[in-house]
Amino acid sequence: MQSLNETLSRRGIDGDLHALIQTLAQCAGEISTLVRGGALSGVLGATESENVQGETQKKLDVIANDLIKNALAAQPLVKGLASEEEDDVVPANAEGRFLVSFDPLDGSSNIDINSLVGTIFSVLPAPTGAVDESAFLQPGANQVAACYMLYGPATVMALTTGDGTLMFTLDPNSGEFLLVEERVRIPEDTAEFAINMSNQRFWQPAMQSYIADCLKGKEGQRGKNFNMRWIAAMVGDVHRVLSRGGLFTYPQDTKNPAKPFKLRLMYEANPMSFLVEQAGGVASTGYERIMAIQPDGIHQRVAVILGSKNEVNTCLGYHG
Ligand code: AFP
Repeated sequence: MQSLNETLSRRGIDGDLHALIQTLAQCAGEISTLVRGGALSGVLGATESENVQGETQKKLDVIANDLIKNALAAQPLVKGLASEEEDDVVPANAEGRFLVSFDPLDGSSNIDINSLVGTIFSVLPAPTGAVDESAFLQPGANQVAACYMLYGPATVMALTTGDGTLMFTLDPNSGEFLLVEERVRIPEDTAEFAINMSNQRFWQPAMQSYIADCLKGKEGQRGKNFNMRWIAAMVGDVHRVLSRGGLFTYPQDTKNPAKPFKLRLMYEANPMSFLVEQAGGVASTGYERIMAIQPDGIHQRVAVILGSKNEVNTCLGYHG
């Protein structure tokens, strides 16, 4: 099986982007080791601090964030970084070519129950001039690369640089990510959806109707039975969609009027949308293509409906 390095070379990936992707993979390898150690790594439990999202930070949120921040600051190709765990953008190297947004530990509420967690990266071209928030506020269509790493029974990485979505598995012996799928294709149809059902009463009518029709199954207008999954870690749910199809959504809700959306555009929705679209899927807010959104802040939140093309389009039909 070909290594990440051999695969990127064979595919003629730009040398600087190749080097940056290797830096991201190296970070993930280190985080994978910490996650695998669980309580023995001393990384479980919460800290006393809150992040800009108002969420209590888990120890591993902070450890993973600092690990990645230090690695990117030391990578001359990185001009600046933005993280779920950082209030503001962090300037890095003035001559850098890339901006990196990341969620260092997606699904961190799972870490203490030994369930799935991951890391998500989005890479944008760095514009000339100083690195401030405005430099990052580019539509997702500008991304030059996106990847996630899922720390599960195996540690896997999904990667796109705009020419398909590739899948790698970390070889625990060599520490190398090895290529297992050159061109992931999401099945166009599915009978599986992923949503946090506990918010049902807070959804918009369109989503309430769509899910209600799925739940009516064979006897309803959909004419087939559906299954449901919910991992509470976007990386885990999206990996299932890339692996066997499905529809994943975190829709708009009225649960907290001050926060109608849950998922962050820059370092969750955009990179996942890039990976899904490159695998033949669709990624929408319900009303527009996620990767077309002009961001207005690095921690902006959006609604997400993504996955199997025909099923997402059926769901979008309910949204008019
Ligand atoms: P945490 O990183 O705070 O656990 O949030 C994970 C997440 O942003 C996304 O990965 C999940 O799909 C979603 O939140 C889960 O939200 P619920 O906890 O409301 O199910």
